[in-house]
Amino acid sequence: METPAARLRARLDTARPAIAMSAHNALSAKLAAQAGFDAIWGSGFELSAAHAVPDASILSWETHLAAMRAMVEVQDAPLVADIDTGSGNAVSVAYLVPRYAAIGVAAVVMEDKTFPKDSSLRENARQELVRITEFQGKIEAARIEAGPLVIARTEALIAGLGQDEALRRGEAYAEAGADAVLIHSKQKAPDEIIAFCRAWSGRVPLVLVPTSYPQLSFADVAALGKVGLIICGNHAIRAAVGAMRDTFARILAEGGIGGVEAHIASVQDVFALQGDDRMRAIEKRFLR
Ligand code: SPV
Ligand code: MG
Repeated sequence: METPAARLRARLDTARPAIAMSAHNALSAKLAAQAGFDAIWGSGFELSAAHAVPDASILSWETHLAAMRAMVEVQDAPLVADIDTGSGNAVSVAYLVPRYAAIGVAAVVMEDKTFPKDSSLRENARQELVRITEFQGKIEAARIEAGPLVIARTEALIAGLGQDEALRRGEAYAEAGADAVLIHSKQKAPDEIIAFCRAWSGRVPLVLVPTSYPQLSFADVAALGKVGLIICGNHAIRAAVGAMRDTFARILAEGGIGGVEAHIASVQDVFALQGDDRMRAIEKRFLR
């Protein structure tokens, strides 16, 4: 049977990039797969937000791993797991990645920041990067057993180190065996990302997370011819926050739950998402 990693690799097409949607639990992963996304992004930011804590290595990797397992179990799209810094050095990575392999993730994304990390999107956040050779060792450690694709993420632009350093790091990570390179930027205009993509050798596909420059459409990215995967980084949790806030405020303002009824998912809809059909079939067959 084709592995999840092989399935994702076949979909990393720089002429027609795969699109991943973020998720913070099994339900959001299932909704993303049902909507038709090519892959699920097991986002550290979303999982942290779902626990109402900052995205700064506060949750344990076991919490993240359990969430990823739950996402794999309920839907079929390949899961791209955000393992942040790999929870420490190359030794930590060598022990960590096989655990992700065992639950069937298609790829891990590991970033070149120091542990503990801080969010890339925060203003004035600490953005310290590890040495290039150290991160090459972490990439090699992630690949010691055949398993998920290893997507190496450089935060050189986020850390303000400039285009040359970002390109140097991207090349060095591909050299170390990364299957793809994620280049992240938090500039409001896509200029530095476009410049990076144009300058990129094309040795491995690039991965983008266009949260900060949403005006760059999927078609614009495809036209660059270098990007194999576009990640919608946090749209599940932001949609959920907006929808819950509106519904909660309306219920209190209206003094009852009648007004929101037509605007929220029905209980039947939620039953279906819970896999109620399957349980009923099992009941019918085995409950005596
Ligand atoms: C995440 O979604 O956890 C990411 C993308 O790593 S970002 O938050 O933009 O760093
Ligand atoms: Mg993250």
